[in-house]
Amino acid sequence: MDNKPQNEKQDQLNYYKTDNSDQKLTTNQGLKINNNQDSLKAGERGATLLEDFILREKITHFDHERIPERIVHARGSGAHGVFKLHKSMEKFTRAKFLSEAGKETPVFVRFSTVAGSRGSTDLARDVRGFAIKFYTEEGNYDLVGNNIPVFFIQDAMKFPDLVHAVKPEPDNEIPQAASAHDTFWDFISLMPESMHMIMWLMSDRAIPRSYRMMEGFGVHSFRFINSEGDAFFVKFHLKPKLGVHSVAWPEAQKISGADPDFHRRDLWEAIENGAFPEWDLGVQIVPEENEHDFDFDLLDPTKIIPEELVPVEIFGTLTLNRNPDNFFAETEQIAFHPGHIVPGIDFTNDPLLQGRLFSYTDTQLSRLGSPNFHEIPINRSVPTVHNNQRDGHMRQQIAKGKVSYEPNSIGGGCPFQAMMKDGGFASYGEKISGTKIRARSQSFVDHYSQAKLFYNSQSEPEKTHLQKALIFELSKVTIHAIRERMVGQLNFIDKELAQIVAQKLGVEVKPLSQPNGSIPADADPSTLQSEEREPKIKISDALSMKNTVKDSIESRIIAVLVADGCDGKRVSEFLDKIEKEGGVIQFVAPEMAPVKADDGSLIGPQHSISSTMSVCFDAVYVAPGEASSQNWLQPDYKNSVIDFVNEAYRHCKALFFDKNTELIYEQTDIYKKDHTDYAVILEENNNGDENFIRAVASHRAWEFEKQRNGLK
Ligand code: HDD
Repeated sequence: MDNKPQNEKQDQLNYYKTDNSDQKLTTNQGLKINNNQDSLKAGERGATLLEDFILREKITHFDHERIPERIVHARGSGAHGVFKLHKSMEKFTRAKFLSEAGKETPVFVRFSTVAGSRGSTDLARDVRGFAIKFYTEEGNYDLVGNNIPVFFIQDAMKFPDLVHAVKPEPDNEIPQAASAHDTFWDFISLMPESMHMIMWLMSDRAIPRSYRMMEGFGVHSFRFINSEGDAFFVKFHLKPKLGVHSVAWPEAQKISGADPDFHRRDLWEAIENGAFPEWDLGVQIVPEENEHDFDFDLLDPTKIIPEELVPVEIFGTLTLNRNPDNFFAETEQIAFHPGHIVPGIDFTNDPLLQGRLFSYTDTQLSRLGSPNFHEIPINRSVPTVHNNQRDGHMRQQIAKGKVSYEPNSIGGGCPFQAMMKDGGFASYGEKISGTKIRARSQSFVDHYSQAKLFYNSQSEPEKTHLQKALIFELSKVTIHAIRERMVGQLNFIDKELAQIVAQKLGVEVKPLSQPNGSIPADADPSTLQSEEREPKIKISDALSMKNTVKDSIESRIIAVLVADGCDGKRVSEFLDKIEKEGGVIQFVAPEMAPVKADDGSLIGPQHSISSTMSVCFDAVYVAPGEASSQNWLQPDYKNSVIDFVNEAYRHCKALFFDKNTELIYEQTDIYKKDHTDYAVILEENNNGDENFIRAVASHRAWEFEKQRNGLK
């Protein structure tokens, strides 16, 4: 057992862990191997013998090491942690892990991108998966959500179409780790129900700074049911304690080259450094009888419930505190399913959710290869499993006795069905009556008002980024008619947005005669077409990242540029201040050789200026020192250091220079721009460091982007 956090799930996992320290090499049969270098041959230069069972075993195992990657969400990273309930929710649900304040439940969380394959870059513009497995005392509960609260489509029937359209195009498998160009936008421009999601996807939410700085959403309305049988619609929200923050798109593209594992590394390192990521978990609650109080349908997964209408009730904290020991065994083999629920939580008739309830078990069968995937250690529930299911590939459980059926008398009737009072699950007795119908509900036909609400709620810099994202993505579309149709869709959301995008794409804004491209041939189109509609609420503050938490530098990474002759005392004072506030310093030097400060102290750099880029950092601190400035401006390093600073400036990061490093400052774009913003700290005065720290805490000075980049 190690000294990392332990709990009942870890106790279970510990049983399966192996440690090779001080052990002899063996075959899979436990036979000790005395030569792992050579195969068995017929003579010194002879052919390898078929008899060589050691070689055969090793190669055969190797040949079968890969399993199919997830059809979506293939690229991901995960971590163990704990969910702590602060406030009992028993008034609303009988789920035990939500009933007793103070209770802790082990969790495993997996974050992912959607479109890219397993080895693709983390910084793709994409939705991020946010899947949580709660190992509760009543069995596994999975909350399989995203970092965006709505979805592209309203019915699972369209999911394979969506995924086929978004994944690399099938003839040449281009592009990787991005939404496909022609096929995706062809589909989207014919699917007005996706417009709300598209606004989120084109916003900076789709390029997070870190998994630790994303919100999480259950997306669908689920149900809570209390012990009296009262039901409530609920929407799950996870709010990161560090706030919601993103990078800029030009930066994301560079990070993809400089460090494709940017998010994976960030999560891993934060946990290793003890900066445990945390989220508040809460729900919006709507009593069953208020189901129809809204101008949208609670069952429609393309809609949010604005927080102005129903506030989020926070009840606990999710903390990730332990990295996996083995990526494949844990992060890759974990199998999530929105259908893994516990008493007190149930589904609704959201047609997207209903389809998901089929898909996830089905996919595990092909991905993990057997109906016994629940026996893989990471998937095992904490309560032991007792049922009459038997056999299948790779069965691990050794079920004793003759009985594998029910009812039985030979086994004394065991295992017994559980009464509800003993924790038995019973589906919510929702009253249903209706005519079988393959159609969309009229209550789902409003595709633009919440897209408008989202766009209207963005700050100016956020709107600019969203416009640029649309221009970037649609510029890749080669078919004129698709660009034109997309602009036609945008026109239903915001006229100015449509104009700006159209102008850059070289198309005209033309009214769409038929917004819904794919309505069934025998449907009356007028009943299915969404009209432009104004949202009842004009602006929702929760939708803008401008209003997020900006008060901490915890786990933010500051590049400190050091060269021989830098001010050793100032550097060590700065280091102390940053450490005290939980920030992380990484030294960047001209080369990887240790830097000698003016007081004789040696500083071991983590990076050389040629092995990193400033896009990998949150802020840049040019260590004081006149001699070090001179060294940075030697011909070998000058261009690199100026580029490093300029790039950080372009991306609105905090920068620090003192009077001795003005030599460098004067060569940068900042000097030329005669800047006025608070995130460029120029003078070394009594509180230069403090001003810098505050600027880092406020993340990016997006409001100065125009001034910094000369943008119009
Ligand atoms: Fe899904 C994986 C989230 C709609 C079918 N989905 C998957 C994962 C997340 C989501 C986070 C990765 C889980 C992991 O880390 O292993 N999916 C969503 C959300 C949706 C959604 C928030 C809409 C609200 N998904 C959706 C639909 C279907 C699927 C409508 C099919 C009808 N999703 C799958 C899948 C995956 C999956 C094919 C691939 C790998 C897996 O399940 O385990 O079954």
